[in-house]
Amino acid sequence: MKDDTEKMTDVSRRSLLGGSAVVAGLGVVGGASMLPISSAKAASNSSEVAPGDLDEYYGFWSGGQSGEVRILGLPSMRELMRIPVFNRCSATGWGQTNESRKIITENMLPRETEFWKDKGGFPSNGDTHHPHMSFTDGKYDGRYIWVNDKANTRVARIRCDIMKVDKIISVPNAADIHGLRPQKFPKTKYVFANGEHRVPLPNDGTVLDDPSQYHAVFSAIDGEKMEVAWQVIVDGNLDNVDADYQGKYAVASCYNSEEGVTLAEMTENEQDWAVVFDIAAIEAGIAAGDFKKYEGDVPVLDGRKGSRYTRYIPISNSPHGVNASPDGKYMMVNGKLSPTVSVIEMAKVPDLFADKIKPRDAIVAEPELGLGPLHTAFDGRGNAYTTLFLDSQVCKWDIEKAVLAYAGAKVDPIVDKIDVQYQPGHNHTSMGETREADGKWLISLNKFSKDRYINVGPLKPESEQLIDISGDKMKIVHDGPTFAEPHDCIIVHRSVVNPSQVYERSEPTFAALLEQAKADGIEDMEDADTVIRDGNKVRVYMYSQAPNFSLEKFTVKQGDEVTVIVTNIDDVDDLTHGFTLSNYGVAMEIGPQQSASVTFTADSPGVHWFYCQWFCHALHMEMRGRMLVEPK
Ligand code: RUQ
Ligand code: CUA
Repeated sequence: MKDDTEKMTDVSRRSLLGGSAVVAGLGVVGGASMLPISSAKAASNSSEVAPGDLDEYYGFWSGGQSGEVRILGLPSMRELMRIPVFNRCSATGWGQTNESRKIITENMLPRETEFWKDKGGFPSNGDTHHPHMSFTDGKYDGRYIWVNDKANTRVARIRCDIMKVDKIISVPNAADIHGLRPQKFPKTKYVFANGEHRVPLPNDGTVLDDPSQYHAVFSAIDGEKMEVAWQVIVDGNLDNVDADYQGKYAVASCYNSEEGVTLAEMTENEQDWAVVFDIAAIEAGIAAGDFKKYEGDVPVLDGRKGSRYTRYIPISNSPHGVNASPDGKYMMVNGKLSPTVSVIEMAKVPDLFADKIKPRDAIVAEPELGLGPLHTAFDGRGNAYTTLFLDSQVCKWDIEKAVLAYAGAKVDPIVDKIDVQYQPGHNHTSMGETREADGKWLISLNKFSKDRYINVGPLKPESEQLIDISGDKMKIVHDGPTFAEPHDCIIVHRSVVNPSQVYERSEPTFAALLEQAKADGIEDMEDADTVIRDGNKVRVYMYSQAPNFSLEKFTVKQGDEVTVIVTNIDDVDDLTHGFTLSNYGVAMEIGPQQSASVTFTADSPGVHWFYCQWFCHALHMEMRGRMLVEPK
């Protein structure tokens, strides 16, 4: 089904290069939020999205060790956009523009600022694992996506209106943030983040071989303020985490109950555990002053065994993924080294904290599914889908049957198994981590593609497969290669997400720039064609309007610290300009109505061309100017 708004989007896109003013008005009309959902498509569950048609879902993919987040359209599996997060991006200038550098560095810990000061100012790599959207009442609300950086112990927030990062924070005391989930109810307040590795607390270089001084730290980040609200130290290493549907508890998987530091030590015990955190008890503990402070101004509570803030549920050797079922009843803890998934009934958790039941009594099912269960997804019809890493399969199983079988009934919970290529890690269903799990699509993110694609050299792509789960049997309908490493993803109905077409001039991420311009006597950036000299600091203001920069040339002196501020005054959607300064390593994106800036030292004399590197007009190649650097 193709509706009128889709056609309008088509029209504006096609007429864009002509630059017609009429089209500019239409441009802002197109937008996913305004599109009625096609029910015809839903019934057939076809993965085909014909050329010109729009996808029904947004997929937000973590980019693993590439440090980014990607947006896909589903079910077509077309990659729509990449959002630079912890990486440096050549195309957009992320990590180079003053505005992005501020976001990246403003919440670094003092020791990090010190450490990075002669190394470019901040780390330019990251390892994104778990992208998750903000919730209201157990449903996605389309505001934010948070994602972890395991490599440098950070958490970033993406604003879904502009699909750019607006905050990055470093987490003190913890080491290497891995599992990450937002609270689902009533509205995301905390984003839970697991410090995976155990480190001495404080980690000041005085302790190496005394494991009793090593701790893994669980953090609750205030997702609105982007500040660490509190932390809890636990026994064992923290792996994955999920939040319940009541806003009361979080459950994390822990491996290495041995608290070893070598592989042999870490996998010695038959049993590890899941840790349950009682959020109200933790908040009461903070109010009562039952905490210590180490690095940062963060209350750190002791949640080790015997604490009133936590309960430890024994789970077979090295559990991994943790997933709440969409009805809010269960928390699945995936076995990894055990062939089982342990099912915690959340209604039993209050009794667990009241010590009315033993920890293992909170487990109401433990189906044996196959080798290497890592993560579980849901269809909202009572079925769970678990990836089996070693078997290279996805197993579909019936949750209530698993509960009956655990109680002794002679029923087999396994409904279906399907081979995937190969070794799946995460999987995810459409809307599957919300109350609105719709049971249409399942993605299997496979760690190896092996012989699936033509050989591209020693480094192979990974592979992802789209599986139709609308029927009894799972059916693979698409597979494709992916570059480093789509670790995890979420699949969000397009009705939830409503990105802007152009920037607001009041956009906070460049508000400081507009203040500076005012101080420099420029009231309206739309008139900017000014060079301000302030000692050896030079601020060059210009605007861009296809196919021109407002300054065709400017002159600075060798050694000047030059800041170029470009405002894109075009307000047609999809009319991004760029500013690339040749032989200075400078390039940035300037979206419609955006202001962006970059600072460099003009130490190379001569004429340097600057040009627009985002295709914007038939005369895009001509959109350029010169910077003259006069020798000292
Ligand atoms: S964990 S492959 Cu980094 Cu998401 Cu399970
Ligand atoms: Cu402006 Cu290309």
